[in-house]
Amino acid sequence: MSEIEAIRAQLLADIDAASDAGAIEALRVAALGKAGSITALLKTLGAMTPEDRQAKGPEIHALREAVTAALGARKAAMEAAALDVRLAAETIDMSLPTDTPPRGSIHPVSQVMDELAEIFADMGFAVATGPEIEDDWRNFTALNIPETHPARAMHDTFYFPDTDADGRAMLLRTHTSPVQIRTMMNQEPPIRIIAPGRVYRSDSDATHTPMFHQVEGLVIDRGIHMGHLKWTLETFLKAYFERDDIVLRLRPSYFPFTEPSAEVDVGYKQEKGRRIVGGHGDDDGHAWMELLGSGMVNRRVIANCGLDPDEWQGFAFGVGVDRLAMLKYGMDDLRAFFDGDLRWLSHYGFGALSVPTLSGGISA
Ligand code: 2NM
Repeated sequence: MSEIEAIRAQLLADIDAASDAGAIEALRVAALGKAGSITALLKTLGAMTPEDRQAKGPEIHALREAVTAALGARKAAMEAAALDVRLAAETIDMSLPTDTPPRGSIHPVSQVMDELAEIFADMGFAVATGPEIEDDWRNFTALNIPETHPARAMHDTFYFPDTDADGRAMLLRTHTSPVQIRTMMNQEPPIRIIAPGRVYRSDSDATHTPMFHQVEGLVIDRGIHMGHLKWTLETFLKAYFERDDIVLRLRPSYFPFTEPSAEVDVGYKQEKGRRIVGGHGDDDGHAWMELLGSGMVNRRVIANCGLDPDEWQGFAFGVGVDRLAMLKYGMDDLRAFFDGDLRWLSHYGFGALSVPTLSGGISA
């Protein structure tokens, strides 16, 4: 065996036997490094006669290529084996239950908002949203709420210290009505929307929190009257409370943004020993519970939004989402809604998969 063949046999055997990347690197240095055995062989070419060089050159270069290829192949094989080991170790059986199941639940307010969107979508209403920071024109002026109205007083409204670029006072919206104003100004009638969301009033006790949730509805079309309003609210309340024996009572009221205005009471038969939160009973065991505000949109509001009130009429209503949730799911303290207490949340919260649908049952 020639010297070259001996070196090749030894190196290939060593490479084959190398057990890790460090051993491979050591072999590479020993063969191909500055003082390596193949490097030394290559250096001998310079001193050879041209004949010897022609004979030995290809042999030495072939040796270098063979060893380089063997080193690469062994390294690749090792990396593939290491990856296989890692993949085997990191295998997850997705069918097994986890040790620590995910915690958390859908907040009743979110659940009720989803229920409302589902119910009103079925009646052709879209969901509209808008910013919680508003200007006093959209929150008050456009809605025909005069400067002197108590709702504008500092103790009800959270104002920001600075005005916007147009000199309008900035505030946290006190109702979602500015969303209706934005919709009327940006969209051609007919309009059918609900506007659910957070609203803010400087008020705090067992039944009032400085932030609460409201849903307001707006319909603008030709020839809209209070019959449409009553049917819509009746259909909504029957779907929401999932019972057909709901009766409504519209009581005359006053809001600057509606004319006429009506407060909507829900009638229910009072069961013995069971009182629905906020209900007021009468002698026959019947009770009326005040639930919504509503009315025909004031023609001044319609005109403020750039629409012709002789052509377009509409109705609007507003109701507290938190209150709706309390009535349906039996909570009695509003403040607990926003405490973030895990025991309350896991008791009253909903599973991520209990998505309300009309077909599957609203609160299924
Ligand atoms: C309520 C009660 C009555 C209402 C009015 C409007 C608008 F923008 F169309 F004028 N939006 N919402 C309204 C009417 C809200 O909440 C108790």
